[in-house]
Amino acid sequence: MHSFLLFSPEVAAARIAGKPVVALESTIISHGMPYPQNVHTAREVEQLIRDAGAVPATIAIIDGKICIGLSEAQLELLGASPDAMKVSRRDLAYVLSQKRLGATTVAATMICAQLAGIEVFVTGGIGGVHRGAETSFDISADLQELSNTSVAVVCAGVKSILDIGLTLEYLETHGVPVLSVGQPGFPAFFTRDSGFKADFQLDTPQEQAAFIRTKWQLGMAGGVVVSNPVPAESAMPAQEIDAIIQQALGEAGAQGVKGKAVTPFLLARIKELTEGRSLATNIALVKHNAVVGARLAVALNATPA
Ligand code: PSU
Ligand code: MN
Repeated sequence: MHSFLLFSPEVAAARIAGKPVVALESTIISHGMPYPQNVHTAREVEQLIRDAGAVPATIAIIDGKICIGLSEAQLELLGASPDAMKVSRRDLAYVLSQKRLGATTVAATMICAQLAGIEVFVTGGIGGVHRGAETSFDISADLQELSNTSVAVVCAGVKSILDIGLTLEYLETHGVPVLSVGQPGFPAFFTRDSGFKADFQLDTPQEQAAFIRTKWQLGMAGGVVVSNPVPAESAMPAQEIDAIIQQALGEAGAQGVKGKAVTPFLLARIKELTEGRSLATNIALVKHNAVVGARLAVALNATPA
């Protein structure tokens, strides 16, 4: 086992018992939601995963270790520390070797989950190809990671802060399958429909697990996107959220926000401009993903590698 990994007692026991484990990212805690709702949601999401028969492993970088499973105090530390670094693939060695506090993105969480032998990872939304990427070159490292690292990522699609069509094209080019659950369409995070189709609709955890196992048994390393739409009663009106996203994008451009700051800036502005209503949607969809992800982890655990 990798010397950088530090398992919580709960996750260590799950590994010995052969129980299914679900990874959770921490950038959603540090940069995706405000305090204290972030910590509260993280706890609730963990409990939903336990209730569905799996063990949650929230991942973060603390004191030079990749922590797989966090204590209450560690969750609180991440949620309440404004200086927690957003850690993607390129940042991981820096944060570990400098013993900084780091919150892992989708890309970094996938890397850590694979090191820890965890096959399923639940989040809210993944990064993607930003609008205007033809001049900015801003394409999230999450997409490269999905093409290389063998972890299934349960999400509610991508926000329309991104170019959803180009994000799906990029995933296709890199051979990353995009599954959908319960509908043929690829969801757009706040809303159930992006106007684009997922590649394959697979509604049951058993079908999803069989698909994922088959991919990996063929020797095709890399991730699978399992896109799960926000529950209808928690979705936002499409016109309202589109207008707000346009405004947030305009402000980011006018203020010259660049690089890794772009996504957190847009997430925070959307929350402010919706007066917190987007936060309620965000929390509802993450919880829904937790249940779908836990069921998938149980099914994959029962599907021989
Ligand atoms: N999209 C969301 N919520 C998030 C993120 C993206 O709807 O919290 C976070 C995730 O951690 C994701 C990261 O991996 O932002 C992508 O950042 P970037 O675009 O800088 O790669
Ligand atoms: Mn970027």
